[in-house]
Amino acid sequence: MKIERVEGKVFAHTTNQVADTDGHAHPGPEQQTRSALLVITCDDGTTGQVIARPGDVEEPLLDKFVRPVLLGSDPMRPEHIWQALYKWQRGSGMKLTDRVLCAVDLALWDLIGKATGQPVWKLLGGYHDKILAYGSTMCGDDLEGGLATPDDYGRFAEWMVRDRGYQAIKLHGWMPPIPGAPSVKKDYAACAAVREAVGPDIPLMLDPNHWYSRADSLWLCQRLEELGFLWIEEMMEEASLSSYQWLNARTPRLNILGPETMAGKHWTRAEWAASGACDMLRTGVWDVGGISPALKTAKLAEGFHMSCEVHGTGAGNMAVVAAIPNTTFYERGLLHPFIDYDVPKAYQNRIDDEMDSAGYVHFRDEPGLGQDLNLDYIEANLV
Ligand code: LLH
Ligand code: MG
Repeated sequence: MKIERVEGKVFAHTTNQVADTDGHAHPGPEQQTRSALLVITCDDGTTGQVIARPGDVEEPLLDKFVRPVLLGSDPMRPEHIWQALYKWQRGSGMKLTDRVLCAVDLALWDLIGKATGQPVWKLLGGYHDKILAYGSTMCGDDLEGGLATPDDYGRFAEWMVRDRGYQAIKLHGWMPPIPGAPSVKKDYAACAAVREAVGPDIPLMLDPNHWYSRADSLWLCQRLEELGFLWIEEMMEEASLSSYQWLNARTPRLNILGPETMAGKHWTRAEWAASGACDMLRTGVWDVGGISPALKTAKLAEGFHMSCEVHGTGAGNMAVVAAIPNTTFYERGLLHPFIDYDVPKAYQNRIDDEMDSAGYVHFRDEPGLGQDLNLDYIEANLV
């Protein structure tokens, strides 16, 4: 079995979200946007595919780096292919990003699942067949009735737990360019309103502004300790390892989770674990370059008796969450009172991460990554 074709298909669809000038998603008017499908096809007709961003599968990238490695290769050797792409990153002039590695790795694993008739999460270890999701809110905004005030967060949290069945919640606080952001006092007020709304037994987490100082971070962490929060993540620039060591040494009752966006794949995460910069390790397929480095992060965390909490949604992250024993939740979102997360996008027949009324996401038995894509829609809307 050999890889014969690699295609990036960019297609149009509508969205009801907009990104602000710092890249945070918020509800917005319905408008056109573009996504992409990366498709890997073998000589026997088996395919693997994944939804990506158009920039991750641009033709010059596929042509210069991806096809030379993949075409003619055995798709059942994903680590061999991943290492070849990884080694090319340094000499690629920063073009071969971790997101490109991730898109290729996910499409490849989807193909391996389909070729073997197995769901990827089982091929990777298959530890959980279901797991509790945490509802992960969008960042705060200034929309009336949205996530503009601490009370808005409290009301939304009450809906999440009482009406939708979430058993855990993570807040994203207010971040620039939202007027008045960032503010540790306002972030704390939202956390207190959510704790008040859901009671003492629901695990809560916070992902605030990513550029707080040590002093602001410590103040916020100490308040979250009083509120019984489970973890805080990325409250300071993650490049400053010693700032995280400093903070972690002063917050015995709150877990510091990281790093999320820091470059360096599992190697950076090993440094964080070894140097006491965090209590729980963070990984995510799109952050570290695919399933292979995400699993390595999880396994090194296990060696330190640490949990590894997976960043973000989607089929690739679901496969990793399901595969590993040392994780607590699946991150489901981003959620907002104005958006119905459970409605599939135009290019999906169903969403990847359906959740039952008890707050569990179940891992499916279909071969591959478990995405149910509307390929007719994608073909009819190619750009
Ligand atoms: O800054 C944001 O918009 C969010 O933090 C987003 O990146 C989210 O994916 C996240 O960090 N979740 O943990
Ligand atoms: Mg985060």
